[in-house]
Amino acid sequence: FFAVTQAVERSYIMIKPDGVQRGLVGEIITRFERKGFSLKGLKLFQAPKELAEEHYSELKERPFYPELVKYIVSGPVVCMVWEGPGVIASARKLIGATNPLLAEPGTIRGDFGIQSGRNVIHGSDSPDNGEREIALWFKEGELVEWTRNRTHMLA
Ligand code: RTP
Ligand code: MG
Repeated sequence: FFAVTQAVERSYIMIKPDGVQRGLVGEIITRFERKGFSLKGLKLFQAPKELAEEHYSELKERPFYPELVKYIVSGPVVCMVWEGPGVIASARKLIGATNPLLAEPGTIRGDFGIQSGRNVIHGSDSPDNGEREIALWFKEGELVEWTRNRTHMLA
């Protein structure tokens, strides 16, 4: 028996418009699935500007904020909730550094991106922000309660 010591968390993961346009949806979902995390919510969605602004409100003083908001509403995104032990930090490792040129090969941004302004995917940076973002992007009733059977992962 192996006791998981990491707290079970939820992360808001979003495939940005460039990731959807480039046909990376299946590839990205595969990476989270095979890592062992559980999908609790999933939808294709055209974000309104106000939602993109609220999502990145912590960055509103940054010079790239208007461009960032335009980018996020430039086409449909795939909104996801992934759950599991330590998923917040682990997802950010799977995703890689903000600037895809600095992201390690093997990470999503390292494998598929070139520019920070088109970096394919978003992942929550803390458990609190994860819950804040999930509440922002999903309505009551859109998330599904189910348990992924881990019998074949953990001894
Ligand atoms: P995200 O929130 O999208 O997962 O990205 P992150 O944590 O790695 O980076 P963050 O600092 O939260 O920035 C949010 C997004 O803003 C765009 N950005 N552009 N041009 C720039 O220097 C620049 N810096 C950030 C990126 O799309 C980044 O993911
Ligand atoms: Mg961030």
